[in-house]
Amino acid sequence: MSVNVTRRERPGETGFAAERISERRIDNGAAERRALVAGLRSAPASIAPKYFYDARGVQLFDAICELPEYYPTRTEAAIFARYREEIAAAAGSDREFVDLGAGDCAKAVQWFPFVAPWRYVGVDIAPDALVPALARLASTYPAIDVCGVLTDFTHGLDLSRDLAGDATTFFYPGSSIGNFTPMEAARFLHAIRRHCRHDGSGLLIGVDTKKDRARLEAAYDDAAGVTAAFNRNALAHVNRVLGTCFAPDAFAHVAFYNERDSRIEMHLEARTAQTIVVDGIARTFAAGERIHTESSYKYAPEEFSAMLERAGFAHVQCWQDDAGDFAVYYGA
Ligand code: AVJ
Repeated sequence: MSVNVTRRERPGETGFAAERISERRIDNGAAERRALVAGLRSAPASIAPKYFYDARGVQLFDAICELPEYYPTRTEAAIFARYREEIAAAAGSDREFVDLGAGDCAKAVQWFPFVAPWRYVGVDIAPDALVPALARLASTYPAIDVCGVLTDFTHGLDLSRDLAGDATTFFYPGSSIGNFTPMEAARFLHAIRRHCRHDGSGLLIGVDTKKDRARLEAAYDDAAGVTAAFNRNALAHVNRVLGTCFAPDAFAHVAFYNERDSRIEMHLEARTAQTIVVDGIARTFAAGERIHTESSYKYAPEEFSAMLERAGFAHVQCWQDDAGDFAVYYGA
């Protein structure tokens, strides 16, 4: 896979050297495509949530984070702001700071004055936001060793070649862990814990909590229809990847809280019967048939603390807003 990170720094230019970025994505475009095709042919059909995040999807997600109904982003930010010093004291300073799903690095940067990392590693699946952000960080913080890793860590987390191998703070905010099933989440937490071999290492993570159905469902089905557009945009993205002819507007946005499994589910429901040629084979979606696009799991603080402990984290601390709408954890 070719990535536009080959530009070398010239004198007076704040470029970002390619050597500072590790490309760990295996070029498995064919396998990704096969998985997507298989998901569409299955009954029930599914599309993995990563297909939300093309350029338009990233913009729509940013818009979701500003919605009055979507409380997670602003509640996490409020918890971080309110308990910044206490959380920083738990995590310690002068660590290597590893930002999982860094994006534009904006959330991590807010911690820099409080935890003074000597090295920052931004990890993301896509270079588009990450690489320019790393370039800005490197020039703003010349004392910090700024690096990036491009990898799809939903397939497993192996940073053994990319970490300096000293005390490390892992940062996984935004309840991104909610897209994993609880079993996958437990495996992922174990993988992070295996990288925490040195004293002073730990994980700082933000996780959404269970709450009343009406508020959860409003957060994933907002009045302005931004989440609906975000959900349908997966079809436009799939059309580009597979050359399919999904009409996004022919599918209704469906989001509900599955209380038994403690997860929000998002689906796209065919408004009328649709026949789509998927890789040469016709696939008919009956009227009312759904394509599952996302699960977003919610955890009570005692449940998630226990998961962290089972993964090997000790001294688990939890910070919440007064309403208990969101939770931030640090485990060593
Ligand atoms: C990025 C997975 C944390 O589950 O709340 C927001 C994605 N989907 N609205 C979430 C999402 C619909 C979000 N995560």
